[in-house]
Formats: sequence, structure tokens, C-alpha cells
Amino acid sequence: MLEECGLAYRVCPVNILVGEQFSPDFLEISPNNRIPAIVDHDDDDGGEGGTDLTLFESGAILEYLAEKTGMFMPRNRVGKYTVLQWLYFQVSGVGPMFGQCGHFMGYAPEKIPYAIERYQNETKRLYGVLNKRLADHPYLATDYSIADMAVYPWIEVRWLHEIEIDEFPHVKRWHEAIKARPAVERAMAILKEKEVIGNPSDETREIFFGKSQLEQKK
Ligand SMILES: N[C@@H](CCC(=O)N[C@@H](CS)C(=O)NCC(=O)O)C(=O)O
Repeated sequence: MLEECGLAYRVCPVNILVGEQFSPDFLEISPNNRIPAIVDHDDDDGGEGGTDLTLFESGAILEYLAEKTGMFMPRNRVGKYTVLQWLYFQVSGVGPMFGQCGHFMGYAPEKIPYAIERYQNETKRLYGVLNKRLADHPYLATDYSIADMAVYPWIEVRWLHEIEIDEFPHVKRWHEAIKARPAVERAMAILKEKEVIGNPSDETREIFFGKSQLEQKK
């Protein structure tokens, strides 16, 4: 979104594989110890935080940037809520369900058939909903919007969910159109340069799924 709308920004990587999401400074910004989060040093709305606004939750961040710039979400009511329904579809469905699918298929130390089937079925069902919508719409809402931006990265990692994209031809066409956008190419190149990838070590497993998650101090 920052590349698309041309706002100046600085990337501050938070290495969640080694627990940087629990640092007190980061928790001030993102109390749920999750990335992404942003600090806008140029918030001109006169709100509580003076000119510094902090935000966590990707959906809220996207909505904020769309409102701030007037881009990628129409201002008229029907247009705006058409975008928001697909954004919340990602926030409540795609993100959590694809996330659990990846967890039980890839990360879980024990392969539990019921959990794998449950979340892979739900992932495929959501792909079906996307495919149906995209059969007669070029993008999820009307024009390219923050809803497409929110869903796109989950389709990039479909290998984690063993999804065969050819089974969902409209999702495939939409994914290819977004991938070819210059701003998306630039953003993915930045991600590649900054991201830390690795197979989860026992320590990382503990950070993600163990008691670190329950031990936050007041
Ligand atoms: N609903 C959140 C989900 C964010 C999320 O799950 N982030 C993961 C990485 S993709 C994370 O920061 N995990 C750190 C942890 O589990 O401690 C959003 O959309 O911003």
C-alpha cells in the first residue's frame, strides 16, 4: 500500500523468529505482539497522539492509509463498504483460516488428520468464494483496492496450503494481474531483501506457540 500510494516510509524489520515482537518498545506500538504495525510521524488529524499515530492490525492500517491518501478505497458509501466487506472477509476468514491451515500442515510437530482436513477444506472453500467473485469482477470490490492488497500475499504463499491454483482460474488471473503491478514488484523485492526465512527451530516453536505467548508482563 505504501508503494502504491507513494508515501515516504522506512521499513523497520521485527524478527519474530527470535522473539523481537515481545520487546517493550514494540509492544507499546503493537500490544498483541504481531506484525505489521506502523508509526505515522505525520498524522495531521490532531488526535490524542499529537502528530505520531501508532497502529496495529493490517486491516486498520490499510483503512487508515486509504483514508489518509484518498486512494484505493472510494469515498462514496456503496464503494467504500464494498471494499470493506472484502477487507473484513480477509481479516476474519482468509487470514485466520489459511494461517491455521499452514500451522497444521507445516508447523505442527504432530500431523493431526482432523485439523489438517478441517483447515484445508476451509481454505479451499474460501478460494472458491474468491474464484466465484472474480469470475465476473476484475477485482474483489470494483477497482483495485486495499481489499485486493490484503488478500494477495496469502495467495503468494499457497504452496504452504498445497493449493493448486489452476483449479481456481479467476483467482489465478487476478493474482497474475496484481503481481505485475510495478508497486507490487517493488514491495516484494523489499520483502525479499528484509525477510528472515527459516525452518522453525525448537526455540522458534516455543516463541510462536509456547509459553512466551502467555508470559507478557503488565
Ligand atoms: N490479524 C493480524 C495478524 C498478524 C499476524 O498474525 N502476524 C504474525 C506474522 S504473519 C506475527 O506477528 N506473529 C508473531 C507471533 O506469533 O508472536 C493482522 O492482520 O495484522
